[in-house]
Amino acid sequence: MKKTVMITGATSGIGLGCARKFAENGDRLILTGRNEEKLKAVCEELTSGGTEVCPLVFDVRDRKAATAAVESLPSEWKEIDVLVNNAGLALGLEPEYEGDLDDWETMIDTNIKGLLTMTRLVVPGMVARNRGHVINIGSVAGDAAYAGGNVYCATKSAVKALTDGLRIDVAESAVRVTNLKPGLVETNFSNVRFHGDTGRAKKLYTGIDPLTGDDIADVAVYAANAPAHVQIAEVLILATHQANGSVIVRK
Ligand code: NDP
Ligand code: 8X3
Repeated sequence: MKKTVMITGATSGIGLGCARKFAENGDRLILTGRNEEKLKAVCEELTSGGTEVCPLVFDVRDRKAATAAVESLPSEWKEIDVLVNNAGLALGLEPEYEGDLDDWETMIDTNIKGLLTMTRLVVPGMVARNRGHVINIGSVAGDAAYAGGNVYCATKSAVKALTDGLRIDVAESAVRVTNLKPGLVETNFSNVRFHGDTGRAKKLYTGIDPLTGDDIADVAVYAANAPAHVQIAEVLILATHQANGSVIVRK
């Protein structure tokens, strides 16, 4: 059955991979992003391939804008079957006693509060319809801290706790809740983390075959299409030669 899938942060990396893979799966998409131009380009690409797309431009940190955007959905788009809470970022890799407080605030506001805002806006409809699926993009970083990961790791631990909490709170209903925990995925993530130092970002992916946004999207599409009685609660997806958030063997 064709599903209505909302993906936050669909303009790059894992979110873009999810947009393309859910489109290939024949679903209709509500794509969100804060960069109107980038979002328009993604929507044009997918529309030209025959996918029905509804774009929403807002920053997930802006609760009022997020609320207005979701409320503005035309009636035929209001019944969201799958919410992929993907928008997120890491900023910096400094020791916890030297980190930048503004960077910390941005990560907490985006990765935790933004995800919560979207959950609060979309999940009541799922519960009322007794149908739906929330797929949160957590991280291996949420399993254990690594050097310099401190606040980013804490936000992804929070994603794990919030995903588990939501799964408990909707267990009366048929709504399913999944935490996807990627390891090393080559996207714009490290450019953002290192504030545009592309050389430093590139180094992270040398000597190893990193995951791609599409690899994570494949798992998201699988989870969303599992039989109704199957709830994929959590999946850790690592690159080969990566053992956890700290151990990566480069050759
Ligand atoms: P990218 O930087 O490639 O993509 C991040 C996406 O999130 C972009 O579309 C970005 O928009 C959007 N975004 C960021 N902040 C906001 C905001 N405040 N409001 C709306 N959209 C926002 O990185 P990834 O694809 O790698 O990251 C996606 C998710 O995957 C994140 O939650 C990240 O923590 C997680 N993750 C990434 C891993 C990796 O190794 N890459 C591993 C594990 C988890 P814009 O382009 O406008 O900034
Ligand atoms: C992103 C993966 O290991 O860089 O969540 O934190 S890692």
